[in-house]
Amino acid sequence: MKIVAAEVIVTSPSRNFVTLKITTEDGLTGLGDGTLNGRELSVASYLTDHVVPLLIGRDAHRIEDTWQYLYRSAYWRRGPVTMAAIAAVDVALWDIKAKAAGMPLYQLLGGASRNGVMAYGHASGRDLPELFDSVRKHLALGFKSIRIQTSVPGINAVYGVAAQTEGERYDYEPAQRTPLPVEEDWDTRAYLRHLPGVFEAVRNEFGPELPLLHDGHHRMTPIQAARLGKDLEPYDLFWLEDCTPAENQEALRLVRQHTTTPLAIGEVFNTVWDYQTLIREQLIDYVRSAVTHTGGITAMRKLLDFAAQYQIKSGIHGPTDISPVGMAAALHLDLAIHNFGIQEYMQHSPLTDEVFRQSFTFTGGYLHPGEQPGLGVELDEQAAARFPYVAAYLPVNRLKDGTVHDW
Ligand code: GCO
Ligand code: MG
Repeated sequence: MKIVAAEVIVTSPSRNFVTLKITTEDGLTGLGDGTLNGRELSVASYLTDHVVPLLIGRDAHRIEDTWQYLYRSAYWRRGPVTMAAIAAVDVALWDIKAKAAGMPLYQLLGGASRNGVMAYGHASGRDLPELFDSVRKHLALGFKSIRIQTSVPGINAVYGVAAQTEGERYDYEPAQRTPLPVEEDWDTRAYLRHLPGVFEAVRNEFGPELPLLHDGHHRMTPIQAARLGKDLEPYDLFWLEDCTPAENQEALRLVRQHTTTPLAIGEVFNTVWDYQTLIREQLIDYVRSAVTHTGGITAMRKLLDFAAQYQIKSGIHGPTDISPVGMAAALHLDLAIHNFGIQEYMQHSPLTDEVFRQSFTFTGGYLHPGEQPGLGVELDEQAAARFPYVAAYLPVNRLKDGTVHDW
């Protein structure tokens, strides 16, 4: 089944997406997501200039071989641009293989291990009443697990908190369409003082059963993260995410010594190598990588199988900067693997849904990828062409004295 065409489509229906469309000689098409928020055009160029010429004439069925060919022939290994480009090819080929088989992709991955995929939604608020409203809205939508992000007194803008001005939700898309990154402020001591009280209030209002999550977004040192994990123990979090910039894997030993709050890490990682110490020493509980940034289904499956040996579960990254194609790939994998934990689900905008027609369902807090052959996502190319690329940047944080800090 020869590949006869491969095309990169960049579209911006409320935010930017990079999609690879591969066509075979018998007319089958597959879609792969290569979106890298704030650096989209680098993946588009990597694909168009360096990968597409290698795909023409290859057998679309040879997924593992194509993965190894792209990874090893580049010589320069790993990194988000390379791994997002390889992911786009990998997912498109899985889409084609499943369409050729006439089955939804999860069937080729071993079939369903569960009836649905538990999803968590994002609640946020500048104060407690606003936060409680947001939690209630998510409960009304059916969410059974909820991430809690909140403003901190003395800090003007905090990642993950909806600005709620003119209907625009800040946490819906942290990349702003501005010529330069927006600069925000940060104070870790103020954050550490404030957050436990917020979780106490949420538990008092919503009871002990609701699984609650929180994202520290790489902003703490190991000892600060250890303290936060300990302070949050009474509120029984489902997980504390990205408590430190975890490329320093050994740092997690210190955090682990001090707290039993479950830890999730990895949305900025792109290979299994980034997890070697974290998984072997059981320093985390959930793998947060995105299928889109980690080399696709082929590589994610291996990473999650490695994690399974250590009772570590999946928590696949699913923000709105992963396209519906990347999200569908995650859902098929979530349904098939044994060590599924939870799936992030932020919900794309109506414009995005107009361009990417999806067949997944969200019922009673559970996602399901649907029964369409392949991934179950179609790209409306005419609609996509109406939304050209718009430059957007993720923010930058500065401390009071002006020092740049993780946001
Ligand atoms: C999450 C993430 C995202 C990232 C975003 C950056 O947990 O969903 O932290 O919100 O900030 O993917 O592009
Ligand atoms: Mg995160």
